Amino acid sequence: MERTIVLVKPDGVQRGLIGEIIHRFERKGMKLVGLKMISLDDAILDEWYIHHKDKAFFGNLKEYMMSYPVVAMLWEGKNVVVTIRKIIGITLARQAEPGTIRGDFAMSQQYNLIHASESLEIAKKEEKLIFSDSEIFDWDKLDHSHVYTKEELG
Ligand code: FUP
Repeated sequence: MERTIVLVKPDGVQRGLIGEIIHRFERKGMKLVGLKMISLDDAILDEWYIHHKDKAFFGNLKEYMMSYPVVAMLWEGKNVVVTIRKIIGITLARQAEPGTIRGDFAMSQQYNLIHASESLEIAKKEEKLIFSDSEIFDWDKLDHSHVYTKEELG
């Protein structure tokens, strides 16, 4: 099974959407294996958004991500990286598909509520930046036998 990182960004926390966002992944059948509220700092964000460091919006983006705490989650499931990216919708929230989180609740490109790792490789990097080993829980989710077939569970 894959694991991927989700952040409810400062606008999602301020707008009271933490529960709604968790609910979407929970009811899909994904397993929550890590959860915490944290304040992101300069060092984490430099690493997190390294691919945007030369962009004009980088300073604003960092300032916004540090403006209030975020809620970080680690979700586990089959192909969760791709599935969660579909559930969150495209970056420019006002054009995101209805039914996606951004499509249903946001209008902005920067205030788009949520972050999710864009590949498995990045998910592993982001997991290390946010969670220590003792904050990751390997528990038996008893409904897995109804969420996946035996073959899918391996
Ligand atoms: P996403 O993977 O959908 O979160 O989007 P990106 O990695 O492309 O961008 C990261 C964050 O930068 C976005 F959530 C919003 C912000 N951003 C801007 O503020 N302006 C831009 O032109 C592009 C991205």
